[in-house]
Amino acid sequence: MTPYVPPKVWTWDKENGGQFSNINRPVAGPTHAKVLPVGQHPFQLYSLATPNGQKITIMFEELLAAGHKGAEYDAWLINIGKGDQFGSGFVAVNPNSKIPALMDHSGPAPVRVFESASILMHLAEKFGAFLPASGAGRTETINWLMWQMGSAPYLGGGFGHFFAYAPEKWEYPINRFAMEVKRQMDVLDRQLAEHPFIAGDDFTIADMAIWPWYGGLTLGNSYANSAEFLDTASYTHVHRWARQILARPAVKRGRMVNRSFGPLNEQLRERHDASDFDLRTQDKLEAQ
Ligand SMILES: N[C@@H](CCC(=O)N[C@@H](CS)C(=O)NCC(=O)O)C(=O)O
Repeated sequence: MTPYVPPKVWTWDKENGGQFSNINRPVAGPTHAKVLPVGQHPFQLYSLATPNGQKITIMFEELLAAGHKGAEYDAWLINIGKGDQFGSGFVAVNPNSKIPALMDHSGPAPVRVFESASILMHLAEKFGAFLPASGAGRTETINWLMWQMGSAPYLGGGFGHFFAYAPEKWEYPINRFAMEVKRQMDVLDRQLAEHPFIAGDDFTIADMAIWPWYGGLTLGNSYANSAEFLDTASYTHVHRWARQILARPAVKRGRMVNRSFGPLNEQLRERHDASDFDLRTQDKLEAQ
């Protein structure tokens, strides 16, 4: 193979062959005009059930399960493979063109919220739930929330990209990112050896942020046979925690919202009412 010599100035090669080359661009901003739909609930979520999307639907379902009736939400499907994140309405909610994006209509004026950790903190503070109000517990929860935001791009954009999506398997990046992801799993394993949940004794927004990524990895839901490749079973405390969280009914529901892939009975592409989980999963809609 001829070694790559970077040119003096980088130019955009649209046909780079990667799995997401059709949506990756070196510029921001909208590509087309599109107004976003708005439903009747105080919260309007525009998302998809990727790990970043699941964080927020799990939070909404957990809030509702805990009795916070004001947390009712409409969840609209954003198909990132088709470029919905570049519509003008979506870009007005999130100038970074990535799911999840939220409009909060519960106050006197609508508020836009983007970046999943910002959304989790916004909701936790609004409802006084899943984040201690002050003190060391609050700081520890935010420590781990920020750890997730800084770490997961190495798992998804680094390891996952080169292990599962790049046009060829290259040893150098796979080695580099496998090493980093294993180190991250060990960080979590050591923490979870001493605490039932990530930030201590209680289930918090830190668990909601970390579980879809690292719980998904150890439960074998991510990047083909990566659980075997990374020997995730050896991180026994992470595995225990991942299974415990998966057993929560609100987590099971949250995973289904805005899901447009996998088994049809686990796909609730749009969620507008609690009854949708019983009546409007994709298997039932397609049988009508
Ligand atoms: N840091 C962001 C990351 C969001 C993100 O990467 N979203 C991905 C899906 S998981 C996306 O929308 N990708 C579409 C694109 O890159 O065009 C967050 O935590 O909200």
